This record gives sequence, C-alpha cells and structure tokens, in this order.
Amino acid sequence: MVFYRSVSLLSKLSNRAVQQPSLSNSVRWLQIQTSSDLDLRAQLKELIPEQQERLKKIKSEYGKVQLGNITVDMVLGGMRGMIGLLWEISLLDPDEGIRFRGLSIPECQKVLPAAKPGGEPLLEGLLWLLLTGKVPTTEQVNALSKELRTRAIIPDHVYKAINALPITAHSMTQFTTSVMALQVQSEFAKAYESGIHKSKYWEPTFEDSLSLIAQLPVVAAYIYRRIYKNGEVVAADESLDYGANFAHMLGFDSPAMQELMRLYVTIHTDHEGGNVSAHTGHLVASALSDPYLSFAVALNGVVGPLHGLANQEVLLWIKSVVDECGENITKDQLKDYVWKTLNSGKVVPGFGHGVLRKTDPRYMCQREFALKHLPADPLFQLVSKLYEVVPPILTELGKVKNPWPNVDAHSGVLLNYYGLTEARYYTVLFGVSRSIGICSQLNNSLVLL
Ligand code: CMX
Repeated sequence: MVFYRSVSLLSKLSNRAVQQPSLSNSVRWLQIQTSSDLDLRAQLKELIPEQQERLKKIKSEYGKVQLGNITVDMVLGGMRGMIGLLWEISLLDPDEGIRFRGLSIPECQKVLPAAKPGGEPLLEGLLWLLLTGKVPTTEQVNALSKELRTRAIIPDHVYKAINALPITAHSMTQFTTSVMALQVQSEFAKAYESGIHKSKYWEPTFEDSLSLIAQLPVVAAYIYRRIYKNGEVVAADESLDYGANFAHMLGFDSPAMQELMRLYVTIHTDHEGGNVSAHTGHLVASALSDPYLSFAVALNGVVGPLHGLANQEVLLWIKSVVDECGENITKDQLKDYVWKTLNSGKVVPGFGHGVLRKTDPRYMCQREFALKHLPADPLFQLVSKLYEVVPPILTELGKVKNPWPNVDAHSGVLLNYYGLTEARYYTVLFGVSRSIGICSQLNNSLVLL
C-alpha cells in the first residue's frame, strides 16, 4: 500500500496552521454570513483567485526549501512517511487522528449544522467546510442540500449499465460501473474538448463534483435494492438532507438510522491524501481526467481488503466468531480465535493503520454512538471485548506499528443493528462518502494550474 504523507504546505513551512480555523474563528464565521453567501459556487469564485495567489507565493518564496530526507525504508514501504503531495482539506495526525480543515471530529460535531440540536453533523456542512475552509450556517447548508437534490438525476443508460451486470457481481463492481456510466455527462470533458482556458478548469470540475456527489447515493441505493430487495426501488424524499435521504432510499426510515447515516457519511469523507483511494483519485485527476474518471479509479482502491473493504471483512469475521463460539464468548475464547486468525496467515480486520498510532477517533465517535443508542447489543459488546483483547496480541507480535482499532472495526455492527445486515454492501457506503473528500481536493488542487 502507498502511505506517504501529504501536507498543508504553508503550515509546514511556517509551522502554523493555514486555512485551518480555530473553534473561535469558526464561530466568528457563523456571524459574518450574508444572504448572497448562500451560493457555494459564488463563494468559490471569490476564494479561488486568493488561493491561486497564495500558492504562487509559496512556489516563488519556498520552492527550493527541502521537506525531508528519503530513506530506503520509505521507498520500500510505498513512499511511507514521505511528504509527497499537497492535500490541504484534511490533515492526519498519527496521535490525534483526522482534522477537517483544522477541525477534529468532536469539533465538527460541535460547530457544523445538525438536523436537530445536539445531533450528528449534516454531510452538506462538511462538504462546504472542505471546499471553502469555512464553517457554514444552517441556511448555507440548507441551500446546498437543495442544490444537491436538484442534481440527483440519473440518466437511464446508467441503470442499463448496472443491469447488464449479473446480480451476483460485487456491489462495488456495480457501483464503479455506474460511475463510469455517469461520466458520459461530464462537463469537464466537454469543456476541455471545446478548448476551455486552464484558469477556468475549476468551474466544470466544480459542476461535475457536485453532480457526482448528488448522484452517488441514488445509484448506490439502487444497487442495494437490486441485489438484496428484489429490485424494489425507494424514491428519494425531497424533504430530507443528504445522509437521511440516503438511508431512506436504502429503505431505512428510523430517525436513529438516519442519524447513523449522517455520522457515517461525514466521518468517512476524507483521511488526508496518502491513503490508496485519495491518492489514486488525485493522481488520475492530475492528468486532467475528469472527476467521474478520477473517482471511479479511486473506488477500485477503496475496495481493497486492506482499505475500505475492511468494514465488510470485520462484520463477516465477527459473525464467524459468533458462529463458532456464540455471542457470549469469553475473553479467553476470543484470544484463541484472534490467534487462530493470525496463525492462518490473515490480518485481524479493523486493527492497525498506515499513519495512525492511537485508536482512530472515527472508531471512538462510533463507539460513543453505540454507547448512546445500542449499549446492550451483543455484537457491540463483542466489539468492545475485541478492543480489550486484540491490541495486546498485536503488540505481542512485535511488528505491528499500531495495534489499535481503526474506523472499520466499528461501522458494521452499527449498520447491522439497524437492519443493514448485508456486509458485502458496506464498502459502497464508504465509497459514497469518500467522493466528498476526493472531489473537494480536486477543486482545491486545480487552482494550482
Ligand atoms: N493484523 C495482523 N497483522 C497486522 C495487522 C493486523 N490488523 N496490522 C498490521 N499487521 C502486520 C502487517 O501485515 C505487517 O506484517 P509483515 O511485516 O509480515 O508484512 C506488519 O504488521 C507491519 O505492518 P504496519 O507497518 O503496522 O502496518 P501497514 O502500514 O503495513 O498496514 C494496514 C496498515 C491497515 C494495511 C494493516 O494494519 C492491516 O492490514 N490492518 C487490517 C486491515 C484493515 O483494518 N484495514 C483498514 C484500514 C483503514 C482504511 O484504510 O480503511
């Protein structure tokens, strides 16, 4: 796997955060919104020239500054630990975990608009934050929600392309196929063909990105219903936000599942630029492949078992534990099962990470959700036991750099609890969410041109 570090360049150079607001700054932003601010495109139109100037300045003033030494281990490890690209929308600290434009997950939960007071953040708010570096107001989030709904239209040929695959094809194969079929309508591809000036690349990129983000839950839900629910499609509910509407189209209408989906799609959006999917999307886009093409390739990285497929693998593994030992498994039995997995040459899914060196905060916020909503669920209790049992065993192996759980160790049991039991579908949810980060960074990167 490729695991190099990406970086907010100015923060590295001047040792202070850039475009990474403190909580108090975020709150200040909440107060300066005016009615014309509701249009995200108009906001970007103002911000992008500033970004272009800033990056020009970095290039001219710091272009020759060295950012580190490259060792053989780094090369053999797939660029591990190297600062290798610019990725400003999020930063992954090995100990603290992910920050989106400088805000940790608990901070996002505090300042981003929610469907109800104290609820999980709305995905639209995080998208706004990633694209602009600013915390949006509820009105801005509502405007973006509305815009996404108007863009969520799927041409017929996309459904035909999905239906051409056997129903037994993995859900991710069907999902990637749908993204390639959606590419037919790329505004970027059309604009490039008609000779757009490079300073304007961001405009069709933004168009494609918003349309793609809007369309993905519709095709993702279609694929779920096709494979598992006899093809009975659930129409979108125009009154719902992105996360809740996604849950609704999958066929889940309980308020708790809607909250879970809001949390799920928010925390999986982005994890800096060195992971397989983010890196792949960024790399392909650097050849001026449009957002659909770039994202389709990123999805093929998400589906690797050491990356996004791990959420599927975790639930299947947990179910195999239950099948063999029952739900009330003791810690000693669990230890034996973990050793059996390791001795058969497999990894323990959901544990370890290429960059993180502590428990993933994305795991912790899901644990908090479980403690609040499903504390007595036997599978949640099993996940909690694993949290105690697995890290000492992985440490004992002597080679695992991070024995702690990652995001995938927890997501499956939550989804399973609310009835989304089909583990082989889970990576599609990860994929939908990952579009937010990859597309936001594409927009951020194009100002470099
Ligand atoms: N179980 C068993 N062995 C593990 C392990 C785990 N959970 N995590 C790491 N190791 C092993 C590695 O396989 C490697 O062994 P070899 O030297 O024999 O090849 C050794 O420990 C050192 O690996 P590392 O430097 O600690 O970890 P890497 O950066 O190489 O890999 C990761 C990171 C995530 C691929 C790895 O921890 C893993 O395979 N975890 C299980 C799969 C998983 O949960 N993936 C999801 C990650 C989150 C995401 O991207 O979605």
